[in-house]
Amino acid sequence: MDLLQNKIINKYNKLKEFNDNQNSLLHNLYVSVVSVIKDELKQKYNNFIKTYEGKKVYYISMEFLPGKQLESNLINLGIEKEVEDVIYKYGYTLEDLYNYDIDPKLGSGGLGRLGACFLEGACDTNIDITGYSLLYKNGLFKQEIKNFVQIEKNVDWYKKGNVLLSEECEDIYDVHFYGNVVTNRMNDKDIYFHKNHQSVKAKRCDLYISGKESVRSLRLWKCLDDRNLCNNLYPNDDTYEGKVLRLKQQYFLCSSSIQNIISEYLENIKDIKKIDKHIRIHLNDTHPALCIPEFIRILVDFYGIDFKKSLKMTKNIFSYTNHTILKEALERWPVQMIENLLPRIYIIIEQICKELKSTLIKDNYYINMAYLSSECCHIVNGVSKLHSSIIGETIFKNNDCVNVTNGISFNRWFYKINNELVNLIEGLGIDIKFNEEKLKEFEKYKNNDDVLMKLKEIKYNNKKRLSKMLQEKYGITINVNSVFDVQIKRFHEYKRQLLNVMKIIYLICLLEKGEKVFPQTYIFSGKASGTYKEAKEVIELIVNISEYLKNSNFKEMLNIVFIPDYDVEIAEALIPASDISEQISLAGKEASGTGNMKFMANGAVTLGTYDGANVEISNLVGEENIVIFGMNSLEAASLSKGYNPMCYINDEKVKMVLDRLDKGFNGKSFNNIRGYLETNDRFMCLPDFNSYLEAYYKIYNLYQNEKIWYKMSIVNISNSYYFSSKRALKEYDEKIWNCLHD
Ligand code: 26W
Repeated sequence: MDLLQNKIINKYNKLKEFNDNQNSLLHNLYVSVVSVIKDELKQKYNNFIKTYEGKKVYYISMEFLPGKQLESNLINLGIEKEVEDVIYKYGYTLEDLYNYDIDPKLGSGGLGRLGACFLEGACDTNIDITGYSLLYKNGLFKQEIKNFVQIEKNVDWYKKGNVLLSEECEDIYDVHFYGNVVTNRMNDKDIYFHKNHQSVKAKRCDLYISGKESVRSLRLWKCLDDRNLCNNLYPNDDTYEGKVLRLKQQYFLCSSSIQNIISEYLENIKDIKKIDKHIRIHLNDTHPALCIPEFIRILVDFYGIDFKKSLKMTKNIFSYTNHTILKEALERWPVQMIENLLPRIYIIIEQICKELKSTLIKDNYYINMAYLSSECCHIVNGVSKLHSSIIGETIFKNNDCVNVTNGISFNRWFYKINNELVNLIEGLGIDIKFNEEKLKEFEKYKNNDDVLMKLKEIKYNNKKRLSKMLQEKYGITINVNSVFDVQIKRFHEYKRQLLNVMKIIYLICLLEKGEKVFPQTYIFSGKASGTYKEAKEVIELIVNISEYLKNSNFKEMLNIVFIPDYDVEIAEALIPASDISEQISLAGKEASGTGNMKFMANGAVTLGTYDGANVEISNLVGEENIVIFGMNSLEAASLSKGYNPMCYINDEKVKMVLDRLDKGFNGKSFNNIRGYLETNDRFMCLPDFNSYLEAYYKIYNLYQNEKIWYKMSIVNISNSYYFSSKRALKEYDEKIWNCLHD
């Protein structure tokens, strides 16, 4: 019995003394394993983080979506076998433990998953990066489907998940709200005192993220006093109180993170005036933008550095990534709200506006967080070539704007989830393990019939595994001999799940007329924000069509599945089993997309618009290995100016679909959605509909020829190496942080 196994058993025996009923056996085992792993990771983390040799990078984000960690941790620490042997003695398998593992769902979508992919990827680079976010008690809501509609349920993940975190650290900070500011003039200088404030304590909890080589830390702030403050991720901001709560959360994250960054720096290097030579702080979108005035506040009020110098240092240190150009997602806070909640921060924002002669940060009533960020950071970046050029020409035309195309963690989205594919490629003598650049060499097998047929078999096996999982977990039956056509992402009008559904309705109309279609299974999964009526209606439509088809004569040919409660784990099961990756946003609106990259790496072919990173996928694989349709971003922008959906409703195919919506499915009419399409259609499904249908026929014809299809698949897999988060991090370093160079 080795040391590690002994530790697990000792821990288990101790837990058993307290809680010895049969139900808690697996729980106790899980807690024992996780605690021992935590110690191992902590040690590995301490071995990596030693000095400020290069610069330290701090990545601040309101969201992180790490996914389950246990399996990756065991693989990365190389201790799967040892743990397996211990738990076997108690009658359990690794799979039991992995199923029991907990996913901290501290995010809602692409932004949070990107942060996690960066931390995971960084573990296999020399970049010294630390993540900061909030310890929400309830993470992202659990989605249930009741009576065909989405219901949101809170889940207290922390009750069980606290075991994942290291809370032993002594870092506790005070964060101040409300009160008033008193100014004293001393030695020709204004000195500011924030008085009568309310104070809330933030305690640091660490979640370690591992790679093959090393470990990084995600520091999550736990709120000790105000129970309400960190209860929920993105609390509903329909009301004034809701908005204040969101602003409070943002400042809570910013203030505790900045205090921690500065005190960590001062522990190592004493001279505060040199801090801008040693650290970089990166803002993941504008939610943590208050870090900027907070950093200035501490330099000015605590270290007596004058305002101008502080602002200059801030600019050297900070950088900002924009992730969306949708107007409703560009944050603005009412002046009066900031002034009231954060009086000292407000004074600093005013001083910034004056010093920079900025006319953009503040209009009469609002503080614009995108401009606060862009004007106080030394650089802004977008997340795909197209997105970066759009923001550089529009909202940020006065700023230094660069592009860093997003990336994904291959450890999770390739090596961990597609064993058979990894084995096939390694079996060909290509040493890709943890070296995804080598994937490019796989392309030379694109005309090798044996390899193509092997690829087909792997896809089929992955489909079978998925189908078994869907059957066991949800009682859903799917035809493994059909094409798996998948759209998984947040439900949002601009992502146009509705366009996909219009195509499916069109196919239903053909079937109802007695025509035949190629056997196909449409899989949707994703959540709509609880307050987003239009998005929830599309989910309702999908679930009703799914029920209708299940009870129809067409079910062998056409099947729609909605998998409830989309999360990282579901994505991990679905992506390797997919044939077609639906990426059909209105061109110009999807900043990048990262799901598109995950599908590509696992051999699915993209059916998409010329948007976000689809453009770069297309350039990498060539036009013949992707199916692109619809307006490009210029055409879409120009049409949207005088867009009138009425011009399209008499099109024969559009009309057929609109009428079918009226008639309804499963006993429910969807004339509301018909009305939406006819009078609003905000993201222009109708103008792209015919082009989408043509693209559908094209891609399904390509699928008929399996040699052509799997050749396309190989070209996609082999070129996906470009989308590694390690490549993205290297670019962040070269273009923005310069943490490895000087
Ligand atoms: C509720 C307020 C709010 C507003 C915007 C919360 C979160 C956001 C994010 C900026 C939205 C988001 O996740 N954007 C996505 O970021 C991904 C990572 O860069 C991109 O791949 C997606 O295209 C983009 O939609």
